Formats: sequence, structure tokens, C-alpha cells
Amino acid sequence: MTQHLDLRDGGTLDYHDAFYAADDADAFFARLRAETPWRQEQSRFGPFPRLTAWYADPGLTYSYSGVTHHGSAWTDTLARIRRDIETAAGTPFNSLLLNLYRDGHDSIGYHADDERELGVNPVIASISLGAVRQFNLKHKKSREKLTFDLAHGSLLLMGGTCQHHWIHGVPKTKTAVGERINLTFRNVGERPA
Ligand SMILES: O=C(O)CCC(=O)C(=O)O
Ligand SMILES: [Mn+2]
Repeated sequence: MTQHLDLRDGGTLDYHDAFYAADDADAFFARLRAETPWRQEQSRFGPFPRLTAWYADPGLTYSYSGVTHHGSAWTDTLARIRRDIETAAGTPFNSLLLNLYRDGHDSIGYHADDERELGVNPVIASISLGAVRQFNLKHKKSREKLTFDLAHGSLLLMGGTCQHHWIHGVPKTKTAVGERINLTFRNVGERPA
């Protein structure tokens, strides 16, 4: 099932709940869980409540929540996923942030992917593997809220003005949940002077 939503003020969402079939999604989860160099990043507020990793084409650096990342080189698994997503989204991606949510205590707070090096109306492509977690979007002014349960093997594309007018996050949950891996593909341009 794929779902297209036009959001208030020009944002778009495209959600493919079974972008990958369960056996492919299972294999990707197992490989990425094992082969990713997961790191515990710190921001000025303390440790991130999740583990992260960053991959990118050579020469790119990316600042995220006050942390400057130097990307690792693409693995075969990640290169394959990137190709699939570029085809689905019709746009190239040169960098990838991975998040590992170890259990319901892990989360990402409301934010927009609006760093200047992502450009004006970035397309952000997000793959979910493993435990189903809630993904919330909130309009900055009207506070309108949307919630998705992001399925194992799903793809969510955020486009248009989504990052200007909406913030998004994955809240903590008291429900017992297993591990979830999220892959967020972005296209990082030159950092404006
Ligand atoms: O885990 C998710 O679904 C969202 C991750 C995210 O928003 C980010 O890394 O910027
Ligand atoms: Mn984000």
C-alpha cells in the first residue's frame, strides 16, 4: 500500500508500507545491526537517546545537532538500498544517517531536517527496519498533528516544504518494543559561505 498526503503549506508525504518484503527487510536488519559502526554521540544536552552512524560520498561532512560527522564509505548493503530509494524517489542521495533505537527508552525529539546544507526543500527518504515505532509530525504554527506507525520494511518520503512548516520525531514508549533501525537518506550540498 502506498499513501500520498499533501500537507498544510506545501509539504508532501509518501508512505510505502511494504517497500521491502519481510524477508528482505529481515536480512537488511540483521546485516545492518551487525555491520554498522554504531556510535554513542553526545550533544550539549548529554548522550543522544539512540545510537547513530553516518555514511556519505567522499569529501562530505555534515553537522547534526552540533556534531560534525565524517562519513564512512558505503557498504554493499547500503549501496543497494540507496539505489532502490533513488529509483523510488527519483532524486539522488549522497549521505545517510542511521539510527538504532535499542528499546522504548530510545527516541528522537521533535525537529526539522532543515540544516542549510540540505538546501531549500529537501527530499528526505526514511527506511524503517525492525520494531514498529510511532512517527509524529507536528505543524509548527497550527500544531496540527499526524501519526504514522512506521512498518518493518517501509519507506517514508518527506518532500516539498515539509521541513519548513513541520517538525517530526519518534517518541519514547512504555510498551515493550524490540530494536528498530532507521535509515535517513539526505542530499547534502555545499555548505553556504
Ligand atoms: O527514526 C526515524 O524515523 C526518524 C529519524 C530522524 O528524523 C532523523 O534522523 O532526522
Ligand atoms: Mn529527522
